[in-house]
Amino acid sequence: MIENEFESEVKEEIELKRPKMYKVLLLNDDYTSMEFVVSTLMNIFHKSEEDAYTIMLRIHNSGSGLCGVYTNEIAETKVAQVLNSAKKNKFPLRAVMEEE
Ligand code: TYC
Repeated sequence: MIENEFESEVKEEIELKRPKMYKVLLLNDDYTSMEFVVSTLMNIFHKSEEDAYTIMLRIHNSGSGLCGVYTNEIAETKVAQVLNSAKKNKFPLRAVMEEE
């Protein structure tokens, strides 16, 4: 049907303009210091000290926590930055990304 074809073309155009978004989460572990996680949240995810502390505690208590939502490339970069910084500082901190 003409109307439906038109609608689906319009829908396709709208979907092309909205990229998939990805959550970046930090995972808890027993060895990374709380201070390092707070610094990571401030430096890489641009959180205030207060927000960073709240998010760190949530991760510590529940296993993981949302740090931000980004396009694929930015999310991949954030994950890589966390892993590089953790490795450099000899902490096993892990970050993962999940499609929203
Ligand atoms: N559980 C860690 C500790 O007790 C702190 C921590 C919090 C580690 C968040 C990782 O993503 C993390 N030192």
